[in-house]
Amino acid sequence: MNRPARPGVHTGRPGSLVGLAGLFGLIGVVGLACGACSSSHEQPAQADAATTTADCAVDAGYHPSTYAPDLTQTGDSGAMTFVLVSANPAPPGVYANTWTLKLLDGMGHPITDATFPNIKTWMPLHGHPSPVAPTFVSNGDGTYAVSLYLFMAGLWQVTFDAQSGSSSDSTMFTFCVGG
Ligand SMILES: [Cu+2]
Repeated sequence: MNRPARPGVHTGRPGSLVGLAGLFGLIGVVGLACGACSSSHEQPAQADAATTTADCAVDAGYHPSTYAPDLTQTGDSGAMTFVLVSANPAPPGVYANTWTLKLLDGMGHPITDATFPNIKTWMPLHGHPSPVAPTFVSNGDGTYAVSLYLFMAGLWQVTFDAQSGSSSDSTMFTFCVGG
């Protein structure tokens, strides 16, 4: 599989004073850019998309997962189990991703009639979603093919709200993408 060429790699964290000045400079740039953000959801990713090197210098609270097949999470309400059977690419990468997600009920049986009223992609360190809405297709066997567009490298949270009859549940997968 071809991997995009890696641009320059970040070389560590900036020193405090220089970093602070740089941070304010960045806030200024982001502030200007956000004038356009709020008025258009079609804003191109530009420089962000060209960067495939992840900067996931995270606060421990985000707990990104290490990808492995059949990554299993119990839903927040305990009604369903979410199994990330496989990801393509694996581990999750920048740009287009297809995930095979399996849903199990409380008895461990596949849930074949689920829908996802909401699938949310979010970069918590940047405070933005993907501009491309996730989509899903049921495979009919309790697995669902989910298309995600993770347009920049970094920390992504992907939250699934699943519904089956009167049962609903949610889970969030967190990955450091790219790099
Ligand atoms: Cu971002």
